[in-house]
Amino acid sequence: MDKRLLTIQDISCVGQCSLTVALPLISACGIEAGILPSSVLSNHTAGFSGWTFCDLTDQMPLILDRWKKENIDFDAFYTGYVSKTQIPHILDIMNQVARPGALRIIDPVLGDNGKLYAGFDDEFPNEMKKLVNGADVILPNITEACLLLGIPYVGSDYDQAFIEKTLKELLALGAKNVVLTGVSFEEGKIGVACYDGNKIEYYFNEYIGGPQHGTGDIFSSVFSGALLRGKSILEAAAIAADFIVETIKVSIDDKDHWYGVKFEKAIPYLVSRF
Ligand code: PXL
Repeated sequence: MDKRLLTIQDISCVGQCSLTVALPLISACGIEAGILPSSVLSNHTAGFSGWTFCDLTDQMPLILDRWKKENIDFDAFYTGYVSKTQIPHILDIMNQVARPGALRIIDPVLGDNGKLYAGFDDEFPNEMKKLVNGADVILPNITEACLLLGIPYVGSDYDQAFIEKTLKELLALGAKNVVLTGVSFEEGKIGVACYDGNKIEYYFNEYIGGPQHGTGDIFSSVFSGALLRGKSILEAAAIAADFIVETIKVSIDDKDHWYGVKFEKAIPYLVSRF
C-alpha cells in the first residue's frame, strides 16, 4: 500500500509557510498528504502588522470521528504550528488513526531567534513536551531546543559540547531521534545535528544568508517526505537542507519578497533528488 501522511498545522493563507508549503512539498516528494488545518490565518505572524485568526480546535474531534468511521488511517504524522489546547486532540488522532508502525514526526514550532512566536504564551513549551514525548523524530531549531529544555537562549554563542549535551537532553524528553536545525560552528557554514541515542552526525551547507521565513516548515516538510520515501534520517535531513539552499538562492535577489522563500521555483531540484 502507498504511504499516506497526515500533517497538522495552520493555514497561513499567504506567507509561504505551514500548510501552503507542506502540502506541495510532501506531494513533490511523491507522498500522499492528508491535512488537518489547526487554524486559518490571513497571513503568518512574523513581520506583518496584523492577522486574522480562526481556531479550528473544535473540528479536530469531529474530523477524527469521521475518519474512524471511514477507516482512514496514516503511515506518519507530521505536526507543526498548533496551539496548546490542540495537543490532547493531536495525541488522540495519532493514537486512533495510525497504521501499524506509524511515525510521529514532531516539529515543535514555538519560536525563532530566541523568541516565542506572537500569540504563544510561556507555558506553551511545557505543553509541547507532550508531543515530543513518544515522537520518532523531533525537528527543533536552537530557539525551540532552549525553550523545550527551559534554558536561556544561547544565540550563536555555543560550541560542539553544548550542541551534543542539548541533543542528549532533548532525547531524554522521550523522542527516539533528534534533528537539531540551524547549527553552526564556523562562519559561513550552517547545518543540522542528528542524534539517535547512539551516534551524533552532522550535515553542513554553505551559509548564504538571505530570507529565511518559512524555511523551518520547508525543512520539516521535505524531511518528512524524504523519510517516507525510505531515506535515512541523515539522508532526509541532507535533502531538506540542500533544498533550503536552493530556495534561498532563487529568492535572495528579490528584496521585496521578505515574507518567505520562493520554494516553488526549486521544486524541480527537489524532485530530482528522488
Ligand atoms: O513558520 C512557522 C509559522 C507557522 N505558522 C504561523 C506563523 C509561523 C511563524 O511565524 O506565524 C501562523
